[in-house]
Amino acid sequence: MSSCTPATLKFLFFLIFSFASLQTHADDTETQVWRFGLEEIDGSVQDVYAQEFKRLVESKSEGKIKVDIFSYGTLGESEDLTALTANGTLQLTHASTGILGDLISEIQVFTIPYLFSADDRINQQVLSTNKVIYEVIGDALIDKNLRLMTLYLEGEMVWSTNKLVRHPRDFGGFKMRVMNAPLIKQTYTLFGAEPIPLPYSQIYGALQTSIIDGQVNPLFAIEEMKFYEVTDYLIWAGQQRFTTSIIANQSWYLSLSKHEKEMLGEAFKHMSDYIYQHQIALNAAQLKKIRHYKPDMILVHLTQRERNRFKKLAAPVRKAYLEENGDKGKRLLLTLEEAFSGKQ
Ligand code: 6CS
Repeated sequence: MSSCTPATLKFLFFLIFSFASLQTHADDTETQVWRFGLEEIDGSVQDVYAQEFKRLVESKSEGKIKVDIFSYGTLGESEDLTALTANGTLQLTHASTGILGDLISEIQVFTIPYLFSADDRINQQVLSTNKVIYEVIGDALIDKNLRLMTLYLEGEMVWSTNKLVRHPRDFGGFKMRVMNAPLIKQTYTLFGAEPIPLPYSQIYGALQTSIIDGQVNPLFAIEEMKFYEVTDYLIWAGQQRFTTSIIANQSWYLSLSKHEKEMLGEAFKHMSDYIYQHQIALNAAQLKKIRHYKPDMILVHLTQRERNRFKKLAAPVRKAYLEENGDKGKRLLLTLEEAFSGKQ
């Protein structure tokens, strides 16, 4: 028999899932299956989120809804998960703003460096409740048959590198792996590095073979993806928080009953505090593990003066966001700047 191409396999998956979906919606008394995609592996922040979400929804629906979780690697990279959600194969997926920003320009607001408050309680509160976010980004997603359900923090982003970087000049000739959003690439160009967008699954090998000199992610990811094994420095430059979204298939969402929509809304509300606490604990625990397994890893916290040099260089990113995203983008950015400053 001739071998199946990945595209054929994907199509077959799609047919099977679509058929299963029709079965689950055929009769109200049958169990509905909600398929939920993850961009991260078992034990990650997204996995813990999905497990608790599953527990909540399945118990609240008294068995009428089953949540099936597809962890990283089972259905492809982040971009594939978004495409599978738009076409209805998945009902829900995680979509990091750093990757979704390549498709939805407005969501890149969360990739602007040094935008967030130093107080993550404020950041998490704004991400989960600010109405302007849900209006502006919600509108942009609807064109793709997607719906913004929630946003949350996964932790401070730390540079893990093979070279000490304290000053923008240290980024000369430095290849930094980044997520694919245009404004993230612009940021690292302005910092003086060469941004290299690569899928998450290729970072380890690219570090090992010196195709890249560093990458940037929260500590839990640096531990669970083993990036620390192939880098020497952990550098805190304070430039970014890792923000993820959960998006849904819009047609599916609209087909839900009022009761199901309310149940979903309550579940996301509950999850905001739950995951906030969890990601703090997980990031701290994973840093401990890294220090235990690699005692000679060098930990560097840039001083405020050093951070300010990077901050100054990144100023054009804000301007580029405003130019690209018109009045709606401006409204969103100004709202967030005010909210993150704690004035709202
Ligand atoms: O760097 C990335 O591509 C990824 N980082 C994390 C922590 N989650 C998913 C994302 O794809």
